[in-house]
Amino acid sequence: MTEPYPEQRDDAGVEERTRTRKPHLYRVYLLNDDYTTMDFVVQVLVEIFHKNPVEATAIMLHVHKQGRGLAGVYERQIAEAKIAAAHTKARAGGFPLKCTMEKE
Ligand code: TYC
Repeated sequence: MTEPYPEQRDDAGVEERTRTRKPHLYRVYLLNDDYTTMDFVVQVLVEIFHKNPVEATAIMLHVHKQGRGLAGVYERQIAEAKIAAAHTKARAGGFPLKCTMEKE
């Protein structure tokens, strides 16, 4: 009835923290500017941040009025990839739209 010694278990050698580590999360924000069109910001929120058009419009208007707004919360690499995708799309469209990220 006793537990086997660690070296006899099939998880022998797997550190506890390898199994239990949870990733740090990052908040991704959109920043307001005077040139990016409202429709374009909504498109970015739908296509890149997977918001529905109603949520996307609410976030865009919040950013327009308050200066910044939360687009989503992601693991670091995903947050970085979404920011890069938003910046690439914005530059291709000729807009200065910017995103930032902050650790939660
Ligand atoms: N302020 C922009 C305008 O009046 C709209 C806008 C909203 C731009 C959100 C960027 O992240 C942004 N056309």
